[in-house]
Amino acid sequence: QTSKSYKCWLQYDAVVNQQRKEEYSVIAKVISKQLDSPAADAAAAELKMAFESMLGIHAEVKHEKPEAGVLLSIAESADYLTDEGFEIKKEGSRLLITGKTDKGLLYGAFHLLRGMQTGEPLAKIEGIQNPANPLRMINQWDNIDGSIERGYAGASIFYENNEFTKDLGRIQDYARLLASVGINGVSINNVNVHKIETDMITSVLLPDVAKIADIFRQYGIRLFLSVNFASPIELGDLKTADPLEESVRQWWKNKAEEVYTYIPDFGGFVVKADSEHRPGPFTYGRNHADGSNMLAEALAPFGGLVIWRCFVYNCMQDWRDRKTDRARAAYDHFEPLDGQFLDNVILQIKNGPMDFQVREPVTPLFGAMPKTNQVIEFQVTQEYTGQQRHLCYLVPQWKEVLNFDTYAKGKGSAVKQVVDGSMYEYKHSGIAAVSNIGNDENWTGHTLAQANFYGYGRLTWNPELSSEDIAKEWISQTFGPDESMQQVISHMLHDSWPIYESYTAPLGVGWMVNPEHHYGPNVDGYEYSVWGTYHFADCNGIGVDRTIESGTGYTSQYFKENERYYNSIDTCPDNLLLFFHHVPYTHVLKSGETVIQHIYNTHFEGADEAANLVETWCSLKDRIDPQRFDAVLKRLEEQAEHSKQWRDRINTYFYRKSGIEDKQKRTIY
Ligand code: GCW
Repeated sequence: QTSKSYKCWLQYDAVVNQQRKEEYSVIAKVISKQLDSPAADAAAAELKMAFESMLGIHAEVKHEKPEAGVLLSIAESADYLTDEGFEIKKEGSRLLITGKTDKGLLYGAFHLLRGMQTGEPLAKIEGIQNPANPLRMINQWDNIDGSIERGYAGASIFYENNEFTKDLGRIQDYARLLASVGINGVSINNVNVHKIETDMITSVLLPDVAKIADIFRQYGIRLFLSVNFASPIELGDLKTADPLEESVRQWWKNKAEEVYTYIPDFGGFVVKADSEHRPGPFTYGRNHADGSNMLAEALAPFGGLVIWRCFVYNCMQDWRDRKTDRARAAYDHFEPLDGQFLDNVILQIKNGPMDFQVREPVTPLFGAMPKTNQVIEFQVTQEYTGQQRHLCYLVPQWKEVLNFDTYAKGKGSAVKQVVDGSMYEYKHSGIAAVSNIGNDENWTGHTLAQANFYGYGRLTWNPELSSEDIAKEWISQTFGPDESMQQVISHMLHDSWPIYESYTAPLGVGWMVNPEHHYGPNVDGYEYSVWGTYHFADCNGIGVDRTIESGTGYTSQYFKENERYYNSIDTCPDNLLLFFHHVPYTHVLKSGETVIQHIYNTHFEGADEAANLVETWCSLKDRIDPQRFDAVLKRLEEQAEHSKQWRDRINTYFYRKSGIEDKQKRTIY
């Protein structure tokens, strides 16, 4: 497939600027590659393909050094490069791309192509780059039946009908997209490991898994598998999965050895244990250090990692119990274990303490475990942020989280310094996220949701990139050089999270969605449920009291500065007020409005702004190819319509609860 929507940001359109075309053409005639390795070959192949379509030049790929051309070479002793870093340098008519390993060459090649696609002169493409985060990971929540948990872009590209796909070409294209933004790890099956998938670590499915690993290896990406903690039982070998039982430990050691015979550079296991009815160490009265260390010991001889998720909470809560607070759970379970984990265990922690809501504070666990490797988990797939039917550009949200000051080591202790491993010199660390792709023609359902995929990868490589720069890069590669068009789309992207928040999640309240599928408004959808997800709205007020004095004490999990900031109603920011405090509807916000009036205002405004997105997009008709223009238009129209549902359901609910009229007397039902 070669449609524009399929190609995403790797369009490789013909260069129209004559000056640039001449400059690029000088270096594009020959690609010299001084080594043979899967990643070096992939780098050369990508350059060859791109030069052909951007410049009409059929470059030769050679071993020897040419007078003019791109030179891919390895400099093992380059101490200014990390294993994945690269340098790009012009020397006369040659452009040198140097890496310490072949992965650097691949990233260098994609960097060159990004620069060319965005029309940069070669002088601006030159330079040295090293990735900020060692682990830059994508988690697929794909099931072998072809479905994707929380997937909004079609079915799996990996599986269909309980088998691995035969369409390996699409997986290779996925690997190209991932590598082009610097992703170096992928787990290919859902963290909820069902029956058939449990066999992915046996000889039944390992040959298929190995084929996928071969593809990803070419693109510098290590393959990981999600495993079932109860595998020794599920696979019929043992009667227990107790991590302190010798037979179980030996079982996993044998298992690791077996996996590595198929995939010598296997990344390791991703584990969801004791979470939402998945098995785990709690069954045996053991803790999460016991559980993860057992797997870590098995993988250690082969250099494998255990990525252990901290999404552990009571999902059978009684809504009448006001003392248990789900937001506390990850910290309460894991912080006391600091120092007990082996050094190839990494804790994977969701960005917020609840679950990928539109607005949440940052988890207090970041920075609180100096002796334990940590990885942050984001959700690119838009489970609670519009399911790729509404526009919601998430890069600004992720940046807010990464820049959040934990105060772990005093002022200036940002989350990004925890996860890049610099704050505590972790052995392993980085960023992971749940993928938003499926087998839809455009990969992401909403074409503009490709920006989240792109932006996520770019941020893992360099969290200092601004959200605007990322958007600009993405738009210009995806839609071309028309600058006024670029500005329009960038504005749409940057307005989109605030717009979505304004009609769905006022002042830090979450969960006002339909149960199970999580699409569309339902204020009490999760209010009397077992999930620990409440807003406590009554006729007087709304919000969750998480203060130390009168609430759940969640605020005390933060370092002092943040504890004070959130615990006091005077300093707590408006956008998280109802996450931390229960207040009357008449409470006056820092903005000067009352809570109830704020709810009304933002819902009316949000729906209006959603309608404006349609008009704004229409202003680009004829400047975007019809296929992508129409596809986006359709989604935006659905969003505009659906945002009115949100507006009216939420406004009506709170009007009926509070009995307080809208000052502006707009229609509430
Ligand atoms: O938010 C919840 C999702 C589940 C998901 C779980 C998790 C994979 O609704 O679908 O399960 O989070 O992160 O484990």
